[in-house]
Amino acid sequence: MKILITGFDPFGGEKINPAIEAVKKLPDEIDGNQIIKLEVPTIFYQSAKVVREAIEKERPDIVINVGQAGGRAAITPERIAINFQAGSTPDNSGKGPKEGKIEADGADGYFTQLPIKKMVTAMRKAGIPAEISNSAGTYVCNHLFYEVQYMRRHEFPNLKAGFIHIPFLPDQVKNGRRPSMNLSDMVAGLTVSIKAAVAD
Ligand code: PCA
Repeated sequence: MKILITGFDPFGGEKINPAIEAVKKLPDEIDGNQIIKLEVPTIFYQSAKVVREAIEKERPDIVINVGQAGGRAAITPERIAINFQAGSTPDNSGKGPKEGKIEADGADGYFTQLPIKKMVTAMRKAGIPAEISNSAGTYVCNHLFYEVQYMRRHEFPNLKAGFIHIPFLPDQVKNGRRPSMNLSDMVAGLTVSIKAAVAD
């Protein structure tokens, strides 16, 4: 199988984004499956355009988008993408989202095709804190998650797609007041999640 895995670039004043740092460290092959890694800009619509181009070029079987969820203490595969965007933080184009629906004719929500329960079980077995999340928020991460689901629904029906949020890296929380996770645990968590998705 071919797996396209993406990571966002740093945003919101951060110098690093654990998502792209962890994605870059993944091997090029897992259990004989090809891993294609892609950095995406933290920009509404532009992120989806970049991922669409990669899907068209690579025709992956599975797409996994990875983003930072600062404040979370575990790796959290997301259950559902919602057709709504809002937020006061400008994206990396300097603009905030236009509050409202992402796609005027899209469903209110799309459930992921990834086996999120099995992924969480596999991560916990590997000793990595993990739990299912029922909300990817309303910012660029949910936007991209939703747009990939919308593309799948309309153009790529055989695709399996989903989103994984990961915590801050220790360097991002030097005052220690917020949870973080080591890069090696993030990479291990993504690796066993990919294995679980492929085996499903
Ligand atoms: N996290 C943000 C956008 C990019 C990222 O890594 C989010 O959760 O929406």
